[in-house]
Amino acid sequence: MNSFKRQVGSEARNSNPSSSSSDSETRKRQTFDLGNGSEVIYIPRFLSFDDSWKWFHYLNKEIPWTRPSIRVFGRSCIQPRDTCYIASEGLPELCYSGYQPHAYSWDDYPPLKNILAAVHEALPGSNFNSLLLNRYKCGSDYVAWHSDDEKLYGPTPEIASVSFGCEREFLLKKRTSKITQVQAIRCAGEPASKKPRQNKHSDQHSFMLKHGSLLVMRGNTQRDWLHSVPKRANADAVRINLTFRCVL
Ligand SMILES: O=C(O)CCC(=O)C(=O)O
Ligand SMILES: [Mn+2]
Repeated sequence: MNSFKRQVGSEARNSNPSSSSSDSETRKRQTFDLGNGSEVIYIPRFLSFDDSWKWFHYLNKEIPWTRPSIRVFGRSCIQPRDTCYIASEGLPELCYSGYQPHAYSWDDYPPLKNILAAVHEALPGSNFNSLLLNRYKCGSDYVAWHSDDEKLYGPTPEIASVSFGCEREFLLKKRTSKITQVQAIRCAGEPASKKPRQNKHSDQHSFMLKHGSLLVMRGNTQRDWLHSVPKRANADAVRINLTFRCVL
């Protein structure tokens, strides 16, 4: 588990994350400016294919996955995916949707430290100290629209997300501010010339997160955008996702 190579190429800037890319492009780091200080980086082949399968099998077998009860809109339900939480010692506890996960130690699962080291190497200056793992057993497992804007991550959290196994679609959509909603109601039915101009940035983006890929959300992304991994009837295999975070 200690030896794995990463295939990270040169940097490319993109304005359209939905656009298809050639084989040589999938090796590159792609940076997407979402506007207003929100940025996404995507590296399709961050980890090699074979090493990624080794990680996948290790994580699938060794991680103490649980499927907890959470609260959504005041109602209790079973989280629609398996989860586990790793954190460095002495950090404030994480709590989301009324659920406070037990924090396992990095030392309990040493291979995770290798993946963390690879992420740090790709993102100089970043310092992740916690990790939320998700396992989607099939296409009916999902994560609903949300943003990782918990206070303990500070105002501009950086989230680095590594994916293994079944490719799943990762969606980003812009949060609608109160002002935008009022404008939408006022402008409904008005001629196009009277409607406010769209800015150059799109309000929705989609990424097919590949086996061994890295996706990073930065800047104001958690403040201004929501993300989700929706149900997909044709996703018939297990996907494991690791989201590295920094608790301040
Ligand atoms: O599975 C993914 O790609 C995203 C997971 C996620 O958004 C989260 O754990 O907060
Ligand atoms: Mn999230």
